[in-house]
Amino acid sequence: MFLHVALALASLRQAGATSMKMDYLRLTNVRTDPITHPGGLSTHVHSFYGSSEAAPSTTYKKLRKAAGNTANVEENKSLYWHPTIYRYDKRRGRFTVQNTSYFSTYYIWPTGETTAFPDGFKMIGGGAGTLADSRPEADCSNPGPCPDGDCERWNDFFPATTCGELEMSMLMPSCWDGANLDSADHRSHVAYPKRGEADGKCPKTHPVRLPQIAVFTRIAPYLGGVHLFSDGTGYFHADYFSGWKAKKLQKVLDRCENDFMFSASNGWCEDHVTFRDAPKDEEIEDDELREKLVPLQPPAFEATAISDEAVDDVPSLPGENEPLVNPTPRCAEQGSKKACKALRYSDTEFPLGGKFGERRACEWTADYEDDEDGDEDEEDEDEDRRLEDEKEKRCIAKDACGELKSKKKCKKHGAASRCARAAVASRASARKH
Ligand SMILES: *[C@@H]1O[C@H](CO)[C@@H](O)[C@H](O)[C@H]1NC(C)=O
Ligand SMILES: CC(=O)N[C@H]1CO[C@H](CO)[C@@H](O)[C@@H]1O
Repeated sequence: MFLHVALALASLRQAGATSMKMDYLRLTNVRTDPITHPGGLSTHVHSFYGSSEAAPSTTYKKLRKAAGNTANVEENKSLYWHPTIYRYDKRRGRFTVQNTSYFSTYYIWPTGETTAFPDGFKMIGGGAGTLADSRPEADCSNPGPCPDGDCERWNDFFPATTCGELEMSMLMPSCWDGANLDSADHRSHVAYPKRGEADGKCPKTHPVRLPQIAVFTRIAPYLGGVHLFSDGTGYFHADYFSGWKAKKLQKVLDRCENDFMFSASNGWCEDHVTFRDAPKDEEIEDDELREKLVPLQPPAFEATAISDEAVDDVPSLPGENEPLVNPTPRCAEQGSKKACKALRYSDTEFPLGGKFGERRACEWTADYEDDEDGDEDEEDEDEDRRLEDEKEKRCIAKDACGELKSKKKCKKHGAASRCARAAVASRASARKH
């Protein structure tokens, strides 16, 4: 491995980019966590994907020997899990599990400069405190109204409206200390690269670049109303237990190159790993993709062997997790531009990254432009009055760069490099993940 790092540093050539998408169905929802609670029940319920070994005492050996795999790539016997998603039914006072339709991981890396997860490697990524790096997103396609006109939210992550599909994503850390397979908090042996980019600089303390795992999970259709994770929050975190043979993954990392340095729906490295749902097809729709995974699934997982507690349609979240009710006021919910602007410089919608990582921004839908040079405080009061009269003009949130109206402003907010990439990524996601 040290040789590998040395070679990477010696290489002056800009490394090629690669993205490899793998798809999974859900194995089970159960209150287990083989990383944090190898001896028993974990603090909250998780949804598992991948190797059919979700028992608390799972080890690397057991993952390698697992009889089944919910994933479409044979060599990948890794196990992934995230807090199960619940909907709160206000009328009945009950929490119901919202089953994910399918799950994907995109491994993204600079080819030839990336080290495979060592055998037995595990980590936790995302969650509160990592928002600027893990970039949690909940992307609502075909949004509809809030159910019964009730737009109550308990957190900033889950929308209150219905969606044809809600696609939720986040990034795992991809810099490693080069020594530890795990750490006491399951996080400090890894770190995020600069700006959360797959090819962003790794900190000196964690110099070894791993493939970045972008986690995508989906609910279709999404019912709208109050949703939350099983830990009571709206913070998306995920756990990863590698089941790869490091040597095999290393070959893929060194040899595959397809020019995608983002979650590309049509990047697979199909000449380097074995897709059980081959041939891969760029035009495939989500439901067809799902259909192809169904016959590959292992027998139903016996979650009751781990715990027979009820996890669905329950009066409180299993593990006694109290819901955290703390939504940030949204621009879209404000009646005036002034109120929107007040939010823009405190808390609004999306993290901007860079030194403004904690700030969030929003934009008006009106075809009204702020002056380019951004002397926002000298806005003309007539404009404000006129806008207040036009109630249909509301501000809406957009992605981290989209809300900034010019490249200049985007740069000013320290998000310049995300602009180009966000544009490419959104073109790719227009083709569907
Ligand atoms: C959700 O999935 C679990 C199995 O993981 C299943 O028992 C349950 O019936 C599903 N719920 C719905 C509403 O489909
Ligand atoms: C868990 C899993 O997917 N196992 C498969 C891994 O690949 C071998 C062949 O390479 C299959 O025989 C296993 O069933």
